[in-house]
Amino acid sequence: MKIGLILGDQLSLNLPTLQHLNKSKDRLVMAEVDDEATYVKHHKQKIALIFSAMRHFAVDLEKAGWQVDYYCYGEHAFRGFAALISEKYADAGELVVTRCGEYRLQYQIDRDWERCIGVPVTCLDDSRFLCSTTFFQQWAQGKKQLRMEFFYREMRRYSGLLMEGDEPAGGQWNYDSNNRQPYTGKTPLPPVLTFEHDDIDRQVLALVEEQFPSHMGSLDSFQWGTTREQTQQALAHFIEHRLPYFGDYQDAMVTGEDTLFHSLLSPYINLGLLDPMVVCQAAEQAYYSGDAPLNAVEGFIRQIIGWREYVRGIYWLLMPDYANENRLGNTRDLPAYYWTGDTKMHCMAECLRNTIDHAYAHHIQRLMVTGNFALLLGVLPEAICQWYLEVYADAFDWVELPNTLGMVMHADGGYLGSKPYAASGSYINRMSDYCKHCQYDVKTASEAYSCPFNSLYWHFIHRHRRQFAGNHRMKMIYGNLNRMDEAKVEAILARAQSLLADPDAL
Ligand code: FAD
Ligand code: DLZ
Ligand code: SF4
Repeated sequence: MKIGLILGDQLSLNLPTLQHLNKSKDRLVMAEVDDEATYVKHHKQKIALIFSAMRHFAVDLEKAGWQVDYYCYGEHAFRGFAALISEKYADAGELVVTRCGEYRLQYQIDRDWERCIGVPVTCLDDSRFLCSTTFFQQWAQGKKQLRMEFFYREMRRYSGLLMEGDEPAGGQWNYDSNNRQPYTGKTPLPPVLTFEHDDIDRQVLALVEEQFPSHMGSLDSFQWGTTREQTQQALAHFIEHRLPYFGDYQDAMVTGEDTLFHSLLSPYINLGLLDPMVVCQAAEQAYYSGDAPLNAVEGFIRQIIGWREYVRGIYWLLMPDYANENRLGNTRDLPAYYWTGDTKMHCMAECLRNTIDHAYAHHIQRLMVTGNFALLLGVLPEAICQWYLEVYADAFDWVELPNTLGMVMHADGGYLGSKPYAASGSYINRMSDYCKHCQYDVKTASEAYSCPFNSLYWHFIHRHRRQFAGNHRMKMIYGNLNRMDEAKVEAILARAQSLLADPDAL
């Protein structure tokens, strides 16, 4: 008998492990284990989503004729998979597992498992991505600079998505320049999709509340879909109600509106419940049937076959050294309000509230608010990466790390952006209504009541002059700094210094 271990983010019926095994002879193993549930202090909703989705998936597998041994959290004494398998399956002929998403666990499998467990281990490549790690390595080889845009075009050609012969639909590869509108309220907001909890959900929610009381978040507002059917409903809901305006308002932020026109599909895609190509094909179909405009559909598909595949490629190309990068030499810890949301900065309070209440924030909230602030403060990349890995329902190291360490913190020297995304409060003011509700003044940088993003932005630009003054995309910024009155620069820097002395007070 062979056994197949199915991990919490491998909930796909087309998983290579399943294709490799024989349902009439072999057994599948799924386990809720401490090592995975506590390697960081995951948000309660993240654990609940994963456990409930795993339990529902086990039922689907059984319905499909598989024999599944499912180990519920708290009902067994094994900390991790290796201990469980060596105790329970020492007589198995082979252990089959699809390569996992995180370097941490894959490293343990490669290094220890055969020796510890005493069973031959077969690791299969994960075929649920468009781009294999080998293809990405070949694509990256010999290139001085890796550009997501060129990788994305390869993926468009390879997948055929939005292609008309050899040409991109509409004649352009990228319609991002149409996608930067603030939300003014003219377009009605989409309806919110809710799911009823079943017995499995209820059991898991109670378990998580009891076993992980000190983790972030509350389960009262748990609204994630946990079955394959529910995630398909979520996809259909997005295509009908949100996709048509996804592009226009992709970068917008509004007080009290936590999702706007975003899809909320990332946890389902990352867990394997939704196939990324199926998601993209549904969006493409909406364009060809006239239900969504090209700027929206192209923008959405680019996030999935472009950014998502690109960050995975970067992760496996550069790990394990990548995780230790800190090219800006940052040392600070994160202020306590990243866990409580208790700050006078309205933009931060809003994004943190969304995070705490829903284990969700959309991309611009992560990149340009909570991430930007950590960059401007000079937070240690390891600290902010760990935070992002803990707090979002969609967070797995392979996707979180390049986004945080690379895109937000510019700690890798620029694989994900040729210049840092550092921005002052003006960006947030342009793309949201946050500043209107804030105690701080977004128009000034040197006063006691000035927007902290403004003062810290100029401090960041000033303190990293050596790294960035020669960057042609930052010429204008350094030109502005050079032209600024010396006394004004001194006043801004003094204000920034006072903020840096006690960032927790903000
Ligand atoms: P939508 O805005 O509806 O986008 C559609 C889909 O595109 C997403 O569901 C996702 O699958 C994909 N996508 C969009 N942007 C990215 C991106 N930059 N990288 C990878 N996929 C992308 N995404 C994660 O899935 N897991 C993470 O742990 C994660 N950590 C992040 C950390 C930081 C600091 C930042 C700036 C971004 C991070 N992202 C992460 C990317 C992005 O913010 C989320 O994918 C997105 O907000 C999920 O919400 P959504 O499904 O509503 O996305
Ligand atoms: C994230 C997570 C959590 C919280 N718990 C489990 C678990 O108990 N069992 C499991 O199989 N997977 C879990 N996961 C997802 C894993 O961390 C993830 O599959 C691996 O790290 C590989 O990416
Ligand atoms: Fe955020 Fe500054 Fe605007 Fe306040 S004024 S909401 S701190 S950007």
